This record gives sequence, structure tokens and C-alpha cells, in this order.
Amino acid sequence: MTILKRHWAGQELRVTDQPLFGRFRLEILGQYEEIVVHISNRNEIEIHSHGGEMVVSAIESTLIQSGACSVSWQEFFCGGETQRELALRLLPFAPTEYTTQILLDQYNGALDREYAEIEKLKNETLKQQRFNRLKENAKIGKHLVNPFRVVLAGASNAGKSSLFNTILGFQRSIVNVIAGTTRDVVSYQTALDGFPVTFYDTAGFRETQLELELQGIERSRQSIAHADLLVWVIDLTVPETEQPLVPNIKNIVLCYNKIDLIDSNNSGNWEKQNVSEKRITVSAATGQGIETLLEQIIRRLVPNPPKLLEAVPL
Ligand SMILES: Nc1nc2c(ncn2[C@@H]2O[C@H](COP(=O)(O)OP(=O)(O)O)[C@@H](O)[C@H]2O)c(=O)[nH]1
Ligand SMILES: [Mg+2]
Repeated sequence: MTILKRHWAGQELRVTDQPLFGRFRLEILGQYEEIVVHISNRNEIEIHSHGGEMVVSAIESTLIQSGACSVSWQEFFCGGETQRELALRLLPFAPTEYTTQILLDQYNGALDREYAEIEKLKNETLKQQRFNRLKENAKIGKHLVNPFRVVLAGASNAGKSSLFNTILGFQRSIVNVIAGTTRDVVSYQTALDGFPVTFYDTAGFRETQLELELQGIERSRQSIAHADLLVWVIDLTVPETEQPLVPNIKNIVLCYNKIDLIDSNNSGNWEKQNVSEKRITVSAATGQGIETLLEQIIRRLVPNPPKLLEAVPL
């Protein structure tokens, strides 16, 4: 604000959600330019001027002469770090070979190359396609070090803890025949197709008087709210009328468990009914369908994984 004041003639400069009108003295050209500023806080001022390159660069150099410094928009959005610097900083934390490779590609300038190539493109549709792909990859860029969160939830006794153990291959969660054994959220980090994924086992949803269990359920709700993907576990042996309502959210996989308990004469029907994008039939006890479930989970999290040397905004 101090820097702006030196060149400003107009409404009093102050933090406000209203636009402020005035004139900016372009020292280089020795003339004034009409501008509008928006000051959301003392350290963040937006200056709106005519779009002509001359004016914009004259404003910029005037500000720089007064002590401001210039950063690229990439640096601005990365808190002053370039993609290269950010990639280098994240590299030691990359949990898999694949994420290490992606970060190395970014360190070696994959994103800058992509911007340069997009800029050269004449075809607007092609340009848009390449930008859309960058946007898609940016979602993955967030999870090269921070794992995707996959939450197992559903009714008590549906087999969430059993499934959690089968997925992770060992007894991590307590499994019990008495509904409501898992009272807290248990989590474990693993990798699927080279991407870090943390699985969360949760306490089931059912009517309960137990304070402790209630707390567990509250925690379950919180972890569902932060999930990248929810695996909703349904007990095939429990009639539909006794099942809790399936949450109405987009990022959900319906996992029908205990297929081993279903009469083999009927199982054909179940299987047919449930082979769709969102519905998978498994048995946590025998391991049947677990591979398919994991494939589905990673396909939902990362539908189109980046290829070697591809740009992934961090
Ligand atoms: N036969 C069979 N039993 C299962 C299966 N999955 C879970 N169970 C049993 O169902 C009961 C409840 O399982 P648990 O994993 O504790 O359910 P949670 O409350 O959803 O965590 C336990 O007795 C498990 O052994 C399965 O796929 N097949
Ligand atoms: Mg449990």
C-alpha cells in the first residue's frame, strides 16, 4: 500500500471490499492512467487497468522502481516457489518410485515445456484440451506426497474392519462379531498402482447408547467428510430394509461384502446385478473380489494416470 500511495491520486486507499477509483502516475511515461484498485488486506492489492501491454508494463516497472518485485503467476500461486523448487523440496518425501519419477519430471521442467507448447498452439480446441488435461493432472499433483484418503464406512458388522485387514494383508483392525467393536478411526498408508493411499476403517453407523461408540461414529462422519473416496460396505446377508441409507455423494463405491455366505445358486444373480462402476461384490473372508475392488478404487481416484515426462502441476 505504501508503494502504491506514492503514485496514486484518487479515493483514500484503505482495506475495503469496494473498488477504489483513481489515477496512477506512470513515472516512465510521465502521465496518469485511470485505474481501479481492490485492497482486500494490507498485503494484497489488485490493480485493474486498461489491458494494453504498454500500460500494464509501465505500471509494473513503476512499481518495481519503487521497491516492488516481480514474480511469475506460477510462483505467485506456489507461494513464491517455482515448480522446480517445489518438486525438489517434495522429492525426499515421495513414497513410491512412480511418484518420485513424476516429481523428477517436474523438476526437469515438464510443466514449463507444456506451457510453452500450449502457447504455440493455434487451435483453440486443442489448447483447451491440453489445459483440461493439466487441470486433471493437478488433482494428482496434490497427492504425490499426501496420500489419497479412502474411507471404509457402512453399518456395524458389515465387515469394514475385516475388509480393511484383507486389503492391507494383516490384522490391523479389531474384528468382532459384536456390532460396534471398532470405536475409533484406524488408518494405514499403502500404495495402489504407485500412488500413496491411506485407508481408514471407521466405526459403524447404527443406533447406539454407548457414549464411546458415539464418539467413534462422530469421528467416522468427520473422516467421511474429508474422504477422496468412500467405500460403503454393505452386508449381503442383511435385508435391504434393515440397511442404513447410503450417503448421497458422488465419490462413493458400493462394496457388497460376505458373498461367500450367499447361496451359490443365487450368487450368480448378485454378481450380475453388481458388476457396475460403483458396485462391487467381495468377500473379506475369502479374498474374493478384493483385486477388482482395489482396481476400481484406484481407477476412481486416478482415472488417467500421467505418463512418463507428462506435466503434473504441483
Ligand atoms: N463369512 C464372512 N464373514 C465376514 C465377512 N466379512 C466380515 N465377516 C464377519 O462379520 C463380522 C463383523 O465383521 P467386522 O469386520 O468386525 O465388521 P465391522 O463392524 O463392519 O467392522 C465378523 O464376525 C467377521 O468375521 C465375509 O466376507 N464373510
Ligand atoms: Mg469394525
